[in-house]
Amino acid sequence: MKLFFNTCPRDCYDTCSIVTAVDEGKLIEVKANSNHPITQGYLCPKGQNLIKYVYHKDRVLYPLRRTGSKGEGKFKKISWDDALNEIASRLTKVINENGSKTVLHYDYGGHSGLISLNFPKRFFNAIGSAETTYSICDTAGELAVELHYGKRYGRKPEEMLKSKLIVYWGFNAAVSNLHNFGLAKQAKEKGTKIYVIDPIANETTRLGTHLRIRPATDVIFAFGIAKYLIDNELIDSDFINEHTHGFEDFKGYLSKYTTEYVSKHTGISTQDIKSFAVDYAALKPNFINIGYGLQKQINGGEIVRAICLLPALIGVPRGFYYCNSERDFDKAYLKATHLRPNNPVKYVSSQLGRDLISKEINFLFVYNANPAATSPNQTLVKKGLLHEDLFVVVHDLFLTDTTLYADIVLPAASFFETMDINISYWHYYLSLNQKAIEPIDEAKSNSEVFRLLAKKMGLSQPELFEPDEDVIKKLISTSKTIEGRYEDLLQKGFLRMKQLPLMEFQTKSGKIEFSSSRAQELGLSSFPIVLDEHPQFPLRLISSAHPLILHSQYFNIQSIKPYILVNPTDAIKRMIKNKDATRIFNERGSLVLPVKISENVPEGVIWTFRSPWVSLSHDKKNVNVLTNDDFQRSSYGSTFNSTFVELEKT
Ligand SMILES: Nc1nc2c(c(=O)[nH]1)N[C@H]1C(S)=C(S)[C@@H](COP(=O)(O)OP(=O)(O)OC[C@H]3O[C@@H](n4cnc5c(=O)[nH]c(N)nc54)[C@H](O)[C@@H]3O)O[C@H]1N2
Ligand SMILES: Nc1nc2c(c(=O)[nH]1)N[C@H]1C(S)=C(S)[C@@H](COP(=O)(O)OP(=O)(O)OC[C@H]3O[C@@H](n4cnc5c(=O)[nH]c(N)nc54)[C@H](O)[C@@H]3O)O[C@H]1N2
Ligand code: SF4
Ligand SMILES: [Mo]
Repeated sequence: MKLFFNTCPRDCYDTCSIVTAVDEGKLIEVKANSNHPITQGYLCPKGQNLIKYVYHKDRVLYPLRRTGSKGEGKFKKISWDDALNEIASRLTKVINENGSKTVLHYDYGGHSGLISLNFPKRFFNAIGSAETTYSICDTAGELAVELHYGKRYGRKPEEMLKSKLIVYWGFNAAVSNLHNFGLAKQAKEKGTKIYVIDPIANETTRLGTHLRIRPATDVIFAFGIAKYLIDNELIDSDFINEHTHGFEDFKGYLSKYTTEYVSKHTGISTQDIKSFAVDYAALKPNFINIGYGLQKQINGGEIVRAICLLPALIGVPRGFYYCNSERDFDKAYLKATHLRPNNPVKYVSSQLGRDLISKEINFLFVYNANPAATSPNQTLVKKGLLHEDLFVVVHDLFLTDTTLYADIVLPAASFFETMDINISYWHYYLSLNQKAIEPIDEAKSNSEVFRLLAKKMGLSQPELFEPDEDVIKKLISTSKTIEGRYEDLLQKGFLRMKQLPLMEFQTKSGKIEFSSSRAQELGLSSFPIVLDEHPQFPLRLISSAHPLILHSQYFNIQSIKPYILVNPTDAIKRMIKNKDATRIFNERGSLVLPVKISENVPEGVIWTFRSPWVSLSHDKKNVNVLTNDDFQRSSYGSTFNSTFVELEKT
């Protein structure tokens, strides 16, 4: 038996370190690394299912070619050579006839290893294809923090245990970031106070004091807290004078946000507003975990802007966690951006459907993503994927909803079958993923696919053929913040990375800017603002994470049934009873799901988890037939939670 270090590479905050036992070339045991300071010896339920996932009977293990009509999902097995020849000749034809800007690669974080995520981009850079804005998830919040702080990094997880107060703001850590929740539970046992600001009651809100905010009113709440702190002299004036810019103007800007006004708009009582403000100022050190669900709405970026300014008032530098993904790896080398002959044409991630229908895209290469299940406005996405002039290649481990629209499906290797390194967007440990087993049957890793394809295309730049291990060694040796060398990583399975200084602010003024000069340059308001939504339907639909699946991943190997949560008052109004099959509809489409009547959602809000497999759902749809494909103007950020619907009993 041999032991290997692996890393769960899902698009998940935790980036867990794993120790894998292999016997006669087969995975025997997959366990959390108990030496890893954040993984702390336990995996989430998804991580506990990884052996089942790797050896699942439904894995795609050979290249497939479409035999039926598009979307039908009928394929026949072909050889890798035939598959690559066909892809290369189609690609060459499309580029020669219509230009490389009509080739689009749609990819996201299915495998977030540095190699698996980025090496394929060397190929697309070399051919000069179009790309997406990569804004389906957290970009609105990233820009938000950057506008006021320069870079977006915040506090690291270890500091939770030293905090007197932890706030979760639109962040369901019990489901989406289990080790964060674990740290909060440990902190609470030592006396740390916890607040959770969320319209919905869930396992995270039960850990602390739940402030049940009306959705999308968080800018107003944050401003109310800011004004209360200022008016009651609960601020740190020395810190403000020395390290911030634009305070006096900000103070004036807040004048209308009295506790009464804020309570009226947010639904939080004046007493709760005051108690939160008093605790926030008194219980230091503290920090706010700002969630991603919160910022996937029309107001999302503005909300994160308003929240991230609060710590500056009480003198806690970068007293938040939002996204710690900025690391000093040579990204240009990793993606070989110098190979690009042009500036890429960019398509907004959340508008894939619209773009496939109306824009000139003739070749789509999907890997690390399942947009037919996860993209908003699903009906348009499916329609776009059916486009006659479009050739679609999908590289995946399973016959996902997106593969059903593929002309060619390529079998992907699981992360146990390939080498990689991972960084987290939360904690600061670089983590090794060794090749523990050989690829099963004909499965191939992302980087291998693009090395082979580059060869078939007759490309000759050496960067396109560099072996994974060489890239990894070079990335590590050129990074200045990794505490250790490649050899140490092989020994330990993980290495700590240095965080940038919390007191460094990379803004024009070198200070935290209440009034953002970068926002002004971008034509945005220098202070956060409240943006209006224009709902045509009465109920807001919030969709967030489910503990057993990761977006659409693992849905096919679990048996979970979608449902919607509806508040009793909304149910009575529509004469809907518990378990009734209910049609949920809006201007984009409709979906039938059983109802669970529950006080966990407030009046005016319904909730469901995202994103079940469409092909395994009874009416071949999921929540994304309803979701909003509009984007936030400042950042291209998605707006899933600015979705409004009506319900009726079927
Ligand atoms: N198990 C599991 N874990 C995951 C994922 C998964 O699919 N499954 N996905 C991963 C990825 S890619 C992401 S982006 C993260 C997302 O994980 P989180 O950052 O936790 O985000 P969500 O789960 O989308 O939503 C979190 C909370 O935001 C609340 N919320 C929605 N609108 C508002 C609002 O206007 N105001 C306030 N205050 N709260 C609001 C929702 O009610 C919800 O409880 O999770 C990661 N982790
Ligand atoms: N309704 C609703 N929808 C949402 C959201 C929401 O809040 N509400 N949130 C959005 C967010 S935050 C995100 S991040 C997106 C995520 O959207 P996607 O990135 O599309 O999410 P996944 O379902 O994780 O799809 C990843 C795919 O990659 C495949 N994969 C895994 N490993 C590998 C590999 O090594 N190689 C290759 N080639 N493929 C691999 C998996 O099998 C899976 O099919 O979803 C968005 N969708
Ligand atoms: S999905 Fe997230 S929490 Fe679960 S094992 Fe993977 S990295 Fe860890
Ligand atoms: Mo995400």
